[in-house]
Amino acid sequence: MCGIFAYLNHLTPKTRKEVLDFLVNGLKRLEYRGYDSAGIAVDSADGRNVSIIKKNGKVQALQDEIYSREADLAFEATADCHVGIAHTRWATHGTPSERNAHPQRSDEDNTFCLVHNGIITNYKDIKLFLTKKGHTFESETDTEIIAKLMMHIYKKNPNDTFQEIVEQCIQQLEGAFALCIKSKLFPGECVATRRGSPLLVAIKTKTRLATDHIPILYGKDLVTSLDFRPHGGTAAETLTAASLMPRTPSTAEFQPMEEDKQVEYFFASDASAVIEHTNRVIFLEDDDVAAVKDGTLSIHRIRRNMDDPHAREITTIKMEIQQIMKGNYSFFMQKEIFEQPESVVNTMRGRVNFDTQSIVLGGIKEYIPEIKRCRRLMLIACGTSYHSAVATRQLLEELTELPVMVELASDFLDRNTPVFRDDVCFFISQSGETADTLMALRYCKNRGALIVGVTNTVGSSICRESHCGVHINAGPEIGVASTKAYTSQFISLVMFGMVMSEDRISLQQRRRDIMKGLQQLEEQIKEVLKLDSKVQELAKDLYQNKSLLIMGRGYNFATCMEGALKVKELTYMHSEGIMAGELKHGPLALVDETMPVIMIVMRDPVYTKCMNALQQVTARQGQPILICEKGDKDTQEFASRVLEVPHTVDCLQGILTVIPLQLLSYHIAVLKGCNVDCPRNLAKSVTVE
Ligand code: G6Q
Ligand code: GLU
Repeated sequence: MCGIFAYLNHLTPKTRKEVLDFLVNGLKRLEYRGYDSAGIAVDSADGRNVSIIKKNGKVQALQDEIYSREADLAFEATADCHVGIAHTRWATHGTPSERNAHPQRSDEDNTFCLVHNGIITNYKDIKLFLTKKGHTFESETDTEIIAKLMMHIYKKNPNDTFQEIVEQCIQQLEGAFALCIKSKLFPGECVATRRGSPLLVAIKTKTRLATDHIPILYGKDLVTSLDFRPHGGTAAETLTAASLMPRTPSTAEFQPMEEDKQVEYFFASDASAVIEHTNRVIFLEDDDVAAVKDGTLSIHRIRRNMDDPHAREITTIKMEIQQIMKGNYSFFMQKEIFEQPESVVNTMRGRVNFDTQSIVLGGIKEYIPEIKRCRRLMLIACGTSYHSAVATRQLLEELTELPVMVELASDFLDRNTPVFRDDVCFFISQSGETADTLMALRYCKNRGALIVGVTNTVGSSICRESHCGVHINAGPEIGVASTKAYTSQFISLVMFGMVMSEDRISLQQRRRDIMKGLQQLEEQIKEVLKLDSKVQELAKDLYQNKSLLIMGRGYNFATCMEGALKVKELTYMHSEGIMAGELKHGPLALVDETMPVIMIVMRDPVYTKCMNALQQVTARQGQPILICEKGDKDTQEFASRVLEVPHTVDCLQGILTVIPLQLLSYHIAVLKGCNVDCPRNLAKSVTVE
């Protein structure tokens, strides 16, 4: 997915250099989300036109280009009112290139310029229609049709407002979008809208905000309809001008305090890009159209259903700027691995009471009776988040005594899996925006299931579309490879299991053991992190290998899959998580003295079976590297190298055993010169299916 950032200053004098720096720095905060090219659109130096600057590659390349044009961009000129939009792209339609980079435009005069996150699924029909109307296209993107459609609608309705043009345009779009639009026809105005991709508006004023919400303006259904389906080879147009219900002005709009009209607005894909400027944020909902005109922000929706919301809240976000900075670590991922003693505590903070041995999850508390009556639990996610579900499935079956299905969101949808009203479906997602997971959520919601979101991002789509949920409170995770979110998701699901079993007499001792394990986690994770230099030495022996097998079973099978995923996505080396019980059914053929194998053997119910697998490997001249319990000498005689982790209750072992694998993948990536925080081909949140 991409990063969207826009900045509007109203009666707030800023030099053009300040504006340009705001835009570029905003993109840099979002670069982790997905990037192959970047661009900006600002007023031209003469104020009458719009300048677009785009570059393939990293945001730094764009910044260098901007600074190379200091003269014609008139850096020192000052503007009281200005709109700038900016974008980092993760291509879905059209190769990464300057011409496919955003902003995309309506025509050579840059009349409408916009940045887009998402996919327009009906863009070909619209492109054919617009081509028939004489529009010519310069990019391969789906995005470009949006700008040209706006131009088309404007020409048909020259008296419509900017916001009305945008409303009519998005009515014709199918698929997902977050958009920020600027137009030379509407200087000082910016319109932003979303459907299926995240977008927020942040407000900065010198005076205290007079309100903590913005009522929503409603207009009736638009009567605009563009028929894009070709009739007999030619697209027929039945455009009829929309006449919107007159707006009720002012009361439904945000206006800065009378005595101080100075205001600045920021539009962004997520809060990390705005937090250094302001903490007052409005998370837009699908089909909201946010428009700023003459310094006034209004939020519009096209149609009125009885259950439509009446307002959008201005949220005060708590994220601190240093939380999104690397600190004294070399990479965000490294920082986030070492943050885990703190992040696991934050996940439990305010929820787990070790004195009273009780757990309260405020976000799902009122739904627990309903969940206890359900027929089954379904845990649905992608990638690392899916692994956190695999890691806790056995415990949830034990503590809830319910059937627990664990599903990859993409496969779950492919199968049209039967879902019923008495199902409870958990959607686990760090970003809360993963398209596959979000689509699966809507699939289940439409079938009447109870939806529980487990996310790490306040205001995310999954968070807002769930009936209830648990925020994992891991703090911002910037590194594309998920680490602390995994362990926090793991613990959040364990806490859910504990809540579900609090009145089970037969499980009280088990629960006490788990509570003790949770209480020890912070110190035990710190102890495991002390293995860092030993893991770094191990990485030196492994980084030139072509493949790495990771074996385990029971509570540590998920650890093997997660470890293998980390190795793949960070080091581009092949790696495979293997269920140790399956070894003799095929994978054992891979084992010889040259194949590196990591085996997880912990003192738990499957210890003996893991020992058998260990011996099968050594019998084939394998040289297993062991992750085992501290002091376990029985296993170590079979190992070429040993990484010892402290003992904990079996169901929490996966929190500790995954950390050496996180460290190993990090060190191998560094040794191979890979981009640790932004691995090739990957994005932090995959908002396209
Ligand atoms: C793992 C990656 C990736 C991620 C999935 C799901 O290191 O970050 O596998 O876990 O793309 O992302 P969400 O958790 O944001 O839904
Ligand atoms: N689909 C658009 C494109 O390929 C936007 C992709 C993105 O979200 O960055 O340009």
